[in-house]
Amino acid sequence: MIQYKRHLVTAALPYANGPLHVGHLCGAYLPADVYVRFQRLMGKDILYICGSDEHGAAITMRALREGKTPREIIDAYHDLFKETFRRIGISFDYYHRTSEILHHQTSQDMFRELHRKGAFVELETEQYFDVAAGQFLADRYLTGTCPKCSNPGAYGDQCEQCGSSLNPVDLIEPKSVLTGEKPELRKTRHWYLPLDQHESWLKPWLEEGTLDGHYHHDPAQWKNHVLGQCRSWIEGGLQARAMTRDLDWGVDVPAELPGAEGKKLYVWMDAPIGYISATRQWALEHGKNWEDYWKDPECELIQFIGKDNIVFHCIIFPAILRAHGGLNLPSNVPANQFMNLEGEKISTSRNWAVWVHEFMDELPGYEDSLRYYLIKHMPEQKDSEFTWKGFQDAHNNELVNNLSNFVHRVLSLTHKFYDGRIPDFDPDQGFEGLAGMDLGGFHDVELIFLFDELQEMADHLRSFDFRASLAKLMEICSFGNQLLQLNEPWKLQKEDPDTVKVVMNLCLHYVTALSIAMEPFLPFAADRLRRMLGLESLKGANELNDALDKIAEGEYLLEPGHPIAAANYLFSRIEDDLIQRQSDKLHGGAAAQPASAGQESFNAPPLKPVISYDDFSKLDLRTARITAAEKVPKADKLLRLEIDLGFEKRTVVSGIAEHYTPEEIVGRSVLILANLAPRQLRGIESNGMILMAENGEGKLTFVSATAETQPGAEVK
Ligand code: B3M
Ligand code: ZN
Repeated sequence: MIQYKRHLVTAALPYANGPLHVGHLCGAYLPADVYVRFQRLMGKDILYICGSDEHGAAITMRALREGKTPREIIDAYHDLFKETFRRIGISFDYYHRTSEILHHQTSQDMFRELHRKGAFVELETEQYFDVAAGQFLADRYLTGTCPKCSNPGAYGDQCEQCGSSLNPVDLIEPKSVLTGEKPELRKTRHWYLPLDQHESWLKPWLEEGTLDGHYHHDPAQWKNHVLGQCRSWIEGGLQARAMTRDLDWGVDVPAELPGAEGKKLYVWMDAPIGYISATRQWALEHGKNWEDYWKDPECELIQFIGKDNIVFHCIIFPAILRAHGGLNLPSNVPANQFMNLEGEKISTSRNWAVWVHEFMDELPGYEDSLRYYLIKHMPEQKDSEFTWKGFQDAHNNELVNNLSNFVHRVLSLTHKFYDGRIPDFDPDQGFEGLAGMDLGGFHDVELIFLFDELQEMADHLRSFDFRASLAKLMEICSFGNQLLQLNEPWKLQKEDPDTVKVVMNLCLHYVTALSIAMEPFLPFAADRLRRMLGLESLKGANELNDALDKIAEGEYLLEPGHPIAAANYLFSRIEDDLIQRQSDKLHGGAAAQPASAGQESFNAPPLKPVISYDDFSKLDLRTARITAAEKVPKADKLLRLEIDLGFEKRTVVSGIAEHYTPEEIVGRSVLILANLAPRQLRGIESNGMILMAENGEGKLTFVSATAETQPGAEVK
């Protein structure tokens, strides 16, 4: 084991040629983000970088298809990526792009150095040339049948069906993507990296984790499927691989090299160097030295990728780094497998995907729920599956019923019993022991459980077992709920307030620990919870480590007397209609189409006469939450609702009984007209009106408040 001083975490640079889907997110960016957020909370010096991959045929092909320039394509997607990552809480320290000059210079410098060291061999070979288009057909410009799995749609560089990395000349019946013609072979000269010459060090490095006979990393920490792919590559015999291409989009081969004209760096040479240029750019802007992250052996390099990138990160890029010399190799490449969607492979061309930016547009406030679900089903060892129903269930059953419920119960009881202040109590006082726990005092047993759970969660995170770590987090919530259920402080308070103080302190400690421990997974909700607890937002500065120390030392995480803020729900239920719409959209169903049949026949009622702003400002519109609902006896249409406005509760009678059952709507966020004069309906005083929208068939639906707004917020 090496005690590293610093850690550099990278996530694969996404090709700027199409939006990000959930498969991308849970392949590399999300696991890396969870890992980095966790390590920051443990006080580690850790840097998380990424950037857009803006070269290669992936970009030029897209430009060609859309009749745009490559520059237009990369600018659009680079901006979209940055924004998408920000909105879903991916906390890069730097997000760079490979079209930047610094990246071109860095790649060219590397190329020069490899050239100077004699790391390349120059070879003249025959390559496919499209006569009609007048150009060589590198990589994706060529399709044909995969020699390994017979997929008829394999590309010149890779088969997406079996994941094999290919050489263009390996393809059976190659065809030009530009013209559909059968290309002819022509001579061209390129610089090759003789991977076969690297086998002698690559093998012990991968198999034993040694480099030049010294310990480098623990191969037992690497995933089996990652090592398996590397092994089969090496066993298949490593070959020289061209590091340049005949293309007009990319990083120029340094002009001083004879024969450089018209040649660009192979995208898989320049893209991984993007990790270095991103680090350099970050260092420049933050007064740091990039070499501390790439040349100092006390800095650890961890590279998160998807399984289709394994050979590039475990064989080719290491060979480039090693040929250059003096640069760190990764200590781990925790690649994930793929996530499928509702039983089929995610496919961009068939639009069979859940696009991350669309998810956030259409389900605002559910970013953490998506993170939660994707971590829960992360394809860590084998392919996994996204289903909309599964997403809804995970959210409702785990985030709402378990986490949110626990937090809300604890905080609202704190308000009820102690006026919103952490109760004082003597942790060392002897007491009979709490129901559901072994006998013992506050610190002897109960907090040790919390400590152990957090340590186990941390261990799972350190070994990239994200699913298991998330399960640990949720165990803490389950246990907290159980503690409340078994001790029933709401009943016990009258006869034994001292024991209730112990129970409540314990639960408040759980909630406080959760507000830190959940941050890697659920950063937005963690922040909401910190505010409810009257605590500062986390800065990623050793807070989890501090909390663990405090628990171990028997110190309070929350001082007695500390005031908490209003108790709110961290999450609200996701209703069926929301999920149905997404599912319909995926299947190209009616509800998703802007001008679907149902909507075309909808005659919107005419607009009402114009009113002044003053008229509008008389309406007091608020967000609120339905906390209870029941049928009004002998009234088919009416439901009696208990509404929580945050600062007060009230009863509203609503004419929606034909559209919703009481069970369906408890927990829902709604908008209400709060200053409507009270009315008597069937002997019940109704205070306010829930806002509803009516569709063409007369069905009423809620006008939802997003999960992000707190009850009582003014709508204006
Ligand atoms: N852009 C491939 C991909 O997005 C590629 C990764 C580069 S990492 C240096 O799957
Ligand atoms: Zn194949």
